[in-house]
Amino acid sequence: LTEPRPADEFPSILERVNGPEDLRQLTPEELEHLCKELRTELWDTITAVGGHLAASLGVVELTVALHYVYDTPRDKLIWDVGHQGYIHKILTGRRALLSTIRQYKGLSGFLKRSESEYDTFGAGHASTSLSAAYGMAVARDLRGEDYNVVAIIGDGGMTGGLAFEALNNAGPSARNFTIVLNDNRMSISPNVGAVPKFLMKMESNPRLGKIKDEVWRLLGESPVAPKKLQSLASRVEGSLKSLTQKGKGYEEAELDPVKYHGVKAAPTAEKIEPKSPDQLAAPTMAYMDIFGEAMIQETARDSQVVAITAAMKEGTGLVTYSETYPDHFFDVGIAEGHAVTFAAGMAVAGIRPVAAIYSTFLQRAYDHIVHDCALQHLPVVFCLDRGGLVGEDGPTHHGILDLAYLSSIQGMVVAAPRSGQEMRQLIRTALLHDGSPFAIRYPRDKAPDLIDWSADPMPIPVGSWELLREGRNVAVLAVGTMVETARRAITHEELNVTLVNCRFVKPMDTALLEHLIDTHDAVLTLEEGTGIGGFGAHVALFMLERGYENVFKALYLPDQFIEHGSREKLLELCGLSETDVAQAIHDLLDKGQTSPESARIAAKKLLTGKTQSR
Ligand SMILES: Cc1ncc(C[n+]2csc(CCOP(=O)(O)OP(=O)(O)O)c2C)c(N)n1
Repeated sequence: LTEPRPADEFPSILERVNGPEDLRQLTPEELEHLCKELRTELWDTITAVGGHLAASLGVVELTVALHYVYDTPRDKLIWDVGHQGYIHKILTGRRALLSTIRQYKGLSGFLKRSESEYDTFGAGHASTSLSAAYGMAVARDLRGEDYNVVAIIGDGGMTGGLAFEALNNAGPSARNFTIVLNDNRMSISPNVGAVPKFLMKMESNPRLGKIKDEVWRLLGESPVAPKKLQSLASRVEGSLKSLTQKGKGYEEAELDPVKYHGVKAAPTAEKIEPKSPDQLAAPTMAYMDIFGEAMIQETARDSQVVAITAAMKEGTGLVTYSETYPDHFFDVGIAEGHAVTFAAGMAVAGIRPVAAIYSTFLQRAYDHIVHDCALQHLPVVFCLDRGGLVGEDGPTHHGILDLAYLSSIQGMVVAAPRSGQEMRQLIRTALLHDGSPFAIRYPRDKAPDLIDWSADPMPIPVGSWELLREGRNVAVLAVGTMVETARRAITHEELNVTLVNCRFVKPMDTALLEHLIDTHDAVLTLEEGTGIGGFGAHVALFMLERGYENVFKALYLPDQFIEHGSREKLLELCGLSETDVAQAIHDLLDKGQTSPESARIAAKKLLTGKTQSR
């Protein structure tokens, strides 16, 4: 190949590529130029609108090559995670929509079957591609069909146990499918563990060198075009050695692929302008940063405290912690199940492990929580970041099942802070707690309060709620983020109702709950989680079993997969905005006038001369 000609000598090739079939008509020189255009297009768009960037920059050539070589969509490409699929999206008819990526009603930030026939298997969580590809290959053979199946997995994805389970199962099967290993030595942070070491070793393995020499010799002896074949082989070898580089083509992204893994949208005038007095107040910290800082304090207090992450050092706020306490910090790779059982092992042996795992990724480790931690009454602390709606990452990443899936586990403590200060207190409480696992779930958001870091966090009695405001008629029982939403709704509308911070979803403060039921006409529960199995369901069951007839209403997330979009927008769509809460309280106040429970409470007041006290 000659050096590609400068950009201005070509009319845009990208303009001519409306799908992979157009790409397959291009010359090798045009393909190289196309890669340049793709890279520019990706960079310009994503640095403006935000999204995953470094991984897609790294797979430009690979994506072009795959669509060139394979007859997509007849042949099936299965991308692991899907965060590196932006070039694939551009090449498969979604170029014009790239600027809508991750926004409400726009393109998904991951791959999604409903979005395109080229997205053969949806993803968002890592390490699934090999199992899915093997399944597709078997299905193809059983149905007597004929197409290629190709899984593309990163070296990060290869640290997940699921990938090895697939290899173990598929290896001896002799089914025909292809695995492309995209080894860029990076997960989100530099990849960790034995897998990256093994891959590096493999590259410099002398046996590989011998095989290469033999192939070279055989090609040289070929009766047809030996020189051409050798030249092709040396290019293939070259590309094998440097397969891909995260952030490729932009120096700043190549030098700091962690920073460019995902970028925020460039600020627009509308976004910089403060919208409300709340936003004008002094800047508060994100929950993930409060977690990181609190962990540093807790480890200083107790040298038995350690932090575990499953390849999410940055996302869980543990970067400074890992530098401050390198011996207390464990990145286990993309291996949530292992992280949990590893923590259980430490807990058995007297250490106080804190497993910091996004709510959505902890779903992977359910049995590990049940079988390895809860059943053995082990004090493993789970800090679940991204609890509730995460926003732009969408349905693969929303953390909305956790309250349900955790509180159904016997003995589990499940807590959600309403503020940064309470988050610190809950972490302290969890680390002093014994006899069961303890989960703290918090949102991808800023805490509403300013924290006094010099004050030592006071532990909170496990299972106690906080009465924030005493009013009449309606008892509002709110969990986590919904406490602040309810507080705002009640303050703005000047509603004289009771507000309780239900910081423990399990165990519940049943004494306070009974008192509230006794003294209010109506109960309203608020949670950023699913209804079935959620907090409201627990309260409702409690009331039903005891024969209470108060009016009951629960606001929760609908029983459906919720799309991507800003958190604010999604909360509004799901009926959990401040306005929705205010409306629900108004409705209950109206209903309360006529409820039989209201008459019962009024009669009780008449008899006792006061409301029942706790
Ligand atoms: C189960 C799970 N845990 C964590 C993540 C978060 N995550 C997204 S991309 C990524 C790194 C993937 O690395 P690799 O597979 O090598 O792809 P690269 O970004 O290097 O192209 C991680 C940890 C995830 N998507 N799924």
